[in-house]
Amino acid sequence: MSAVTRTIPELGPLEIACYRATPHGLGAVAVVELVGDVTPALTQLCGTDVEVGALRLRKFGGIDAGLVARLAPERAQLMPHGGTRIVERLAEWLSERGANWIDDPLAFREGLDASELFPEAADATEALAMATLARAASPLAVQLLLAQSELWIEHGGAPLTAEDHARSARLMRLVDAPRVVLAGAPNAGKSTLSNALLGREGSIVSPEAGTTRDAVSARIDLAGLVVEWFDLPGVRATTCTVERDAIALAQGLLRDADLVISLAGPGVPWLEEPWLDLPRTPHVRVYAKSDEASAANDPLRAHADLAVSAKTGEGLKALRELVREKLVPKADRDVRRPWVFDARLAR
Ligand SMILES: Nc1nc2c(ncn2[C@@H]2O[C@H](COP(=O)(O)OP(=O)(O)OP(=O)(O)O)[C@@H](O)[C@H]2O)c(=O)[nH]1
Ligand SMILES: [Mg+2]
Repeated sequence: MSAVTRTIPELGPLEIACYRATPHGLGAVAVVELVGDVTPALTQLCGTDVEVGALRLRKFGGIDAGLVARLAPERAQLMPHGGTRIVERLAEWLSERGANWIDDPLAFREGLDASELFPEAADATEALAMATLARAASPLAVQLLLAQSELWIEHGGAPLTAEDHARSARLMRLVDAPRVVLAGAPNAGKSTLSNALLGREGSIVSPEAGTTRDAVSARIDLAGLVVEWFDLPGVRATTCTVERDAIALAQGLLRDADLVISLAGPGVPWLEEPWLDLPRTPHVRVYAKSDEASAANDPLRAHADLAVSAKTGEGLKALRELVREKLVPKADRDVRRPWVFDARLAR
């Protein structure tokens, strides 16, 4: 195909739609798709156009440098580094110049077929899979979504079972991050454990009971499954209004959670059930601070699914895997049946 060289006024508004085509969050490289009148956008952003079929290293304004793949006259991919802020700045740069930045390519699809958005897709299922991939929270979603076109073909037009739908709903947790709530009495070690899983200081930890007053949340990657993790305030009888409000918030979070983890530890008992008037049994019971000397013969430990230490790291890998297994079991990911990841695929 010949190179596209068009002279377009530099200052006209960019007539393109663009969106992030790789999952949100940190990654080595992000892909930003440009669809529409691509030449003026590339010319303004990179200083020169990129010919159709070419892959070039370019600077993206003063923002970053990376590869540009020119897939078609009306279509290009920018591949900056994957930091969230870099993509945000690219989005700002493009939006300021009139480009239509789309936060959710699926919503964009309302008036547009997924196949138009992803012309390289082999069929409509693959186009939908690519649109879903663009907003999927978990790395584990990637392989599974890319296998769907083949699985749907293999399946033919056979009716889907109730189990297919139930499994599909569980697999959607790879796309929309499920909510995991960590609950436990004051000082159980909730914030320290959350920080250890997060790998950074996400919440404040102190030996004083009642340190965490509000629920603190963060996205945590648990062995390929990204979850929205809530570190709840430890609950205790209090007259403090602020703390009472925090407890009310905690109740709501517990009610809506996809998974509840209860934490106990040396000298810190399990919460009574139902806790906070909530008729909810925790899905996972974890015994914290297993490194402490008094942990060894603690009878509380016998009621736990596993013991962990945020200090030494003991049990953290097992905890990540257990939570992942409870939310998106391996059996669901391995089965060679189609996944209804978009309502349009249901029949
Ligand atoms: N030895 C040991 N100490 C821990 C561990 N995890 C937490 N601690 C200590 O236990 C105390 C309470 O920890 P936090 O993480 O603040 O407890 P919390 O459950 O968040 O407490 P609240 O927010 O008050 O409900 C702190 O002094 C921590 O250093 C652990 O794995 N081992
Ligand atoms: Mg805390």
